[in-house]
Amino acid sequence: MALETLVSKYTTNPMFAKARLEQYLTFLCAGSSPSSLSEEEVEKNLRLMINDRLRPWRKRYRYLLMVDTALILCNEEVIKQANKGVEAYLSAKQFANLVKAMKMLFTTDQIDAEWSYLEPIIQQYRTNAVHAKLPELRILITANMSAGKSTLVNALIGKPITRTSQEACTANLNYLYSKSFEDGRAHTSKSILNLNASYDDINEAEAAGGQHVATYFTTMIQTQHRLCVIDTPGVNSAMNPEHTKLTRNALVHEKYDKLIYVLNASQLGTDEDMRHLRYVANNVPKEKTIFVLNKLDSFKAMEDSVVESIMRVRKDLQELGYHNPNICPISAYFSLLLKLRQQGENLTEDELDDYERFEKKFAKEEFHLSSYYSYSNSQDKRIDEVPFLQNSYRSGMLNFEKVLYGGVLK
Ligand SMILES: Nc1nc2c(ncn2[C@@H]2O[C@H](COP(=O)(O)OP(=O)(O)OP(=O)(O)O)[C@@H](O)[C@H]2O)c(=O)[nH]1
Ligand SMILES: [Mg+2]
Repeated sequence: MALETLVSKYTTNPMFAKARLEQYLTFLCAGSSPSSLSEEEVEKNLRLMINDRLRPWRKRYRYLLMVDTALILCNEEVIKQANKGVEAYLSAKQFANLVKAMKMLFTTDQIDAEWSYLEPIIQQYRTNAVHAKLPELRILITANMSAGKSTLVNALIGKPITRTSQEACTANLNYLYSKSFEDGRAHTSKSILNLNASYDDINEAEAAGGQHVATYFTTMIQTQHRLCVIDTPGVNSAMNPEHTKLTRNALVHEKYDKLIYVLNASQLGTDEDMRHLRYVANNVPKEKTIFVLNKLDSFKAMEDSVVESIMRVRKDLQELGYHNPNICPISAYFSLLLKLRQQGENLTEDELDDYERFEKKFAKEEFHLSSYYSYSNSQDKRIDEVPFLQNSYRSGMLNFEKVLYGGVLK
């Protein structure tokens, strides 16, 4: 209640604050709100909460309360105002101490032993503050139907956030934002902000008209950006003219730094694909576009050739005016399975079968997909030593992340 009183009074972002308070209610009070109290009662309880003279050990609450308030307010100036707001409840010395503790939010100094119980939440605040100041990198993904866009997005994130299926699936634009650390939660914002979204909630909201989701991205590369990945509906003008219109509109009007164009390696050069490629070539600056050659796990060693497919795509793209196209071979599906396993997620029986099959298949040199990128990995000794990195090198994801994020291994 004290938190609710303080946050509501000082927040400059009421929608976010309300959703955060609901989260706290769920955690602290099993969802029941004390809002039926009168204003006087609230004031009395607030005073008790902040300064309970009878039980001195409770003074920790005061600090915890103010750091929680800070986490919700997320703004240095506003946090300072809220601190000032509790001055009247405290002695000069108590207030000076509180100010001293709260200053730790805004520095990188080591936290004194006396405040060690505040450390985890102060670190949360600091991590969020650093993240919020990073420049944003916006990545739009486009392709024909079922090329594997959503699977690729999930593989970048490291968990199944957007819907994937063999039938036309993504029906709206989905904005996926990276959070500063893994807290095991996905947040969605449609008309209301849901900070505890389940995968079902996400899917429902997506089906109902696209949405914004915030979640932690598990990357192998140190990114120097906040990320926003935009998943779009697959283009097929005959089957889904609405989807095509929506995606073309996004290609022209959406704000993005990089475009990923996903090609299905097992179905190259279809009329539909050539039509969409031509549209992209004519409407998107060429240097923004990265081509992904996906589903290479379906190649058979004796019948198909990764090298030949890359050469064929290069030739098609050169004819469209891309002089030196950036072509990234990958298996989005294997990459996703790898990250899931790495994080200790349980794979289904089918996924486990696929995983084991891929692990064997990608051991062959032809399937070391990262070796087709123009990056040297000779500095990264760990790739040969850590099985997850070695497999991610083979699935293509490791060097694909380098292409996208431009950093070094974590
Ligand atoms: N074998 C294999 N299958 C893949 C890969 N990537 C995606 N798929 C499968 O291809 C099908 C379509 O994948 P999605 O990720 O839904 O494709 P999409 O491009 O988002 O589809 P739309 O949104 O409908 O256009 C699903 O059954 C995926 O499991 C891959 O790398 N390898
Ligand atoms: Mg999709």
